Amino acid sequence: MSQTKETSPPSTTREPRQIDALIVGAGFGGMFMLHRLRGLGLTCQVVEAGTGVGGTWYWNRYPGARCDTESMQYSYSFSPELQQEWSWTERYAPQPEILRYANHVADRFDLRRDIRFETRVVSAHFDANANRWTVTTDKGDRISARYCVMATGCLSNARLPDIKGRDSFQGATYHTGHWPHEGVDLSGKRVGVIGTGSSAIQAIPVIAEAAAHLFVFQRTPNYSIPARNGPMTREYEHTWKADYEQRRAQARMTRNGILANFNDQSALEVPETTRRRNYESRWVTGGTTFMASYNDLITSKAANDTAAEFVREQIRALVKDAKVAELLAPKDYPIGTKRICADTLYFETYNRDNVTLVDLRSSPIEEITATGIRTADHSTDLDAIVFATGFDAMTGTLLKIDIRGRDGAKLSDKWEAGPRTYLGLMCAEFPNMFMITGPGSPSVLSNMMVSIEQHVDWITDCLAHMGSRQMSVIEPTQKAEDDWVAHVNEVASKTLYPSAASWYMGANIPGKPRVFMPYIGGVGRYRKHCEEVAAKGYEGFMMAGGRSVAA
Ligand code: N01
Repeated sequence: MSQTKETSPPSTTREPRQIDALIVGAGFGGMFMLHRLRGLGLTCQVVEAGTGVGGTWYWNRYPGARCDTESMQYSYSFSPELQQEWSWTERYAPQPEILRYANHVADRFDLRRDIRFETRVVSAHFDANANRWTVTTDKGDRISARYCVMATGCLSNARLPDIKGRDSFQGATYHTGHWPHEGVDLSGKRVGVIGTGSSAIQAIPVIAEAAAHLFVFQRTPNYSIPARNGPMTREYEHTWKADYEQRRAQARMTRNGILANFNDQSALEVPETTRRRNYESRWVTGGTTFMASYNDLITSKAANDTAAEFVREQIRALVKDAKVAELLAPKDYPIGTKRICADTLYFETYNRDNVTLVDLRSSPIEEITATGIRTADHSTDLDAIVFATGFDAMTGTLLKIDIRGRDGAKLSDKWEAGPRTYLGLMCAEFPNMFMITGPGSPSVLSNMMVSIEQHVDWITDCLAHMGSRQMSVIEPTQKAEDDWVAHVNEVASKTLYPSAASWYMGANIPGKPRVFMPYIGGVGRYRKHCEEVAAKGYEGFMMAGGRSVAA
């Protein structure tokens, strides 16, 4: 189905290289997209900023980094051979193992020959006369592609907070999302960690083992469930592999793409003793699927309170110093409305003599100095500062690229008041530009592997459909986009999510619009909807075959 005869790849010549599809990012989304589009016979180029594949697992190498979705579920399902052959060593795979897996996939499917590493896309402009995207990179490449697929990841734009004096610190500084590849030796050092999100909660227990003293600078405490990680048993692996196709199919239709023993009962319809037994049993089993204890934890404040209070009780039991325990127990937002965490001995770490919790609520950071961090009432001397301060999530990476659609429309203008998409897959005015796990899709609320595969398959089917009908341009209608945005907001407004100042809401970035960005309607429901859209001839999309698309 190749529509473009590929030209040789000069990088700085005036004539751009002509290909069918340009894919931005070689994480799990970009790699699978490349594999699928090659299967359609398209000429493809992936552009990747890192020196290797793996996306988020390439960049996030901080101590303790691991996936908090179970290994047997956090992997590709598209190749029965791959999923049977690969063996995970732990219940939750550590980052180096996930990166090995990504590299294995790249080798197994011969992906590297179409990936340009150490190169960043800086602009993507749509030419409505040719119906092609012209993409430029920081290496001077100009590439002309019929389709542009943004596989840029949801959490790929690491964020350093604007703290006064940030760059004056004379010791070492690190961001969890940009951890040095050669590793960092923090042994014997006085280390400050700023932040207590998922990354910090994984890193803190490991850093505490090495550091002379660890100071944790906490603004908002987080709910965390013990991961109960451990070695993968051959029996457990076997039960999954013996039934993989069916389990994968079931997971695709769940609320968040994970088989999780979801209890479809209200927390309020069972007696307190039953509820407690359920929470206790899930606490012992471990993992973020604790939120699957009842069906209304994310919609009813009263139901949510029962789970939140249970977790607070566990924190109080785990942390010996009652004052510290109280500081670590979240109270001002519902459990699950900021990303729930899974940990290994996180709360217990605060019982160590070499760990100090610094409460920024009572004494905010005033300045980073040459020698450490000064809060309103204390100065702490440090040898190293670890910023575990998160990401400009979901939109940050896309908006760093100068993306212009029809008539020069800028994506940054279109999304000024928050992201607007149809299905999280495409935007009106931006023909032939697809997003993998874009805002408006379940994305970060789901098992990313499941959502990535669903988007890649949908895009592939869509391009195959277009190819078979001599169509070469696709764009959502404004109405379809408006209706979808309204639906995404309506569904979110029926949950407790908007009540928390989370990165889901853009609340971690000063000035970012407060809009709930992912789609909370559920992975299964969303998948069905996307399938129906396709079955109805790509309802809500305009397609054209010629050189221009009708508005
Ligand atoms: O980032 P975060 P993350 N002064 O934004 C604090 C995924 N993930 O990298 O809450 C002081 O969650 C901030 O405080 P507050 C997962 O989806 C997955 O930890 O804004 N503190 C917060 O505590 C996750 O949700 C895995 O008050 C400041 C922290 O920094 C997402 O990545 C593992 C501050 C940032 O937390 C992001 O997690 C790890 C300031 N100026 C991550 N600015 C898996 O296992 C920010 N903070 C799959």
